[in-house]
Amino acid sequence: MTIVITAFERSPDGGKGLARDTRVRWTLEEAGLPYEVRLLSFEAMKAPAHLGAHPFGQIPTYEEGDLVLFETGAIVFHIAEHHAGLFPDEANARARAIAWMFAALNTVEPPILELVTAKLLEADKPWREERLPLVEERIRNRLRQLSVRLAGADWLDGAFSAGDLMMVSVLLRLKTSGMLDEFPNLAAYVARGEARPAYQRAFAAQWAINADKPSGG
Ligand code: GTB
Repeated sequence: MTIVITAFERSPDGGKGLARDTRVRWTLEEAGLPYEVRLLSFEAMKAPAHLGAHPFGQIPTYEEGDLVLFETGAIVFHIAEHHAGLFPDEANARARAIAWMFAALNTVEPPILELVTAKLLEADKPWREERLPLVEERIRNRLRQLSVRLAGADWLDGAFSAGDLMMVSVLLRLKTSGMLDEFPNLAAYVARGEARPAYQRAFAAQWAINADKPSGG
């Protein structure tokens, strides 16, 4: 059955791999699953045809036969559940890997998204200068806690899992901020994720679409 995902026709990041289709591509590559990509313009993302698949008019979506999914957490979970290599076999270890997926999406990603909002969407607001350090401190707090937990390990809980895939995907958004480098073990953790052949293939696939394209609206 052909798997089809959706992605930006032109990612606003110009191919840095920060749009969320990259984490789905990475998961599919880890699982060794071939997939096709349907590229969408911003207009197409808000049109009824796509809203049927994604109620919020966003990318990515995931289609596999009769199944249509949105939300990267649900998509990565679905793939990991049905294919080897992304969740441990042992029940408790598997539950912990799922907890790390939720931690990435619910605990670590929100302050990082606040930073993006503060820097880009609120750049001209009078409260920006006061708000930015507060948001950065919230992120640092999470990074400090994560850094303590990771300590000298390669991955968050034993072997690489979908929990690491999601956590690395979320932390990648901080690369240009310099904040990751304040925590050398986290910077090395992210670099280990990026060095995985599956990530490299996922990155190259989105780069082939977005490099040298002017960013979309
Ligand atoms: N919670 C959802 C999920 O995890 O699937 C969030 C999906 C989402 O935010 N999709 C974004 C989108 O479709 C693209 S990835 N936005 C268009 C819209 O809402 O109208 C977010 C994203 C966008 C751009 C960059 N960038 O340029 O660096 C990075 C990440």
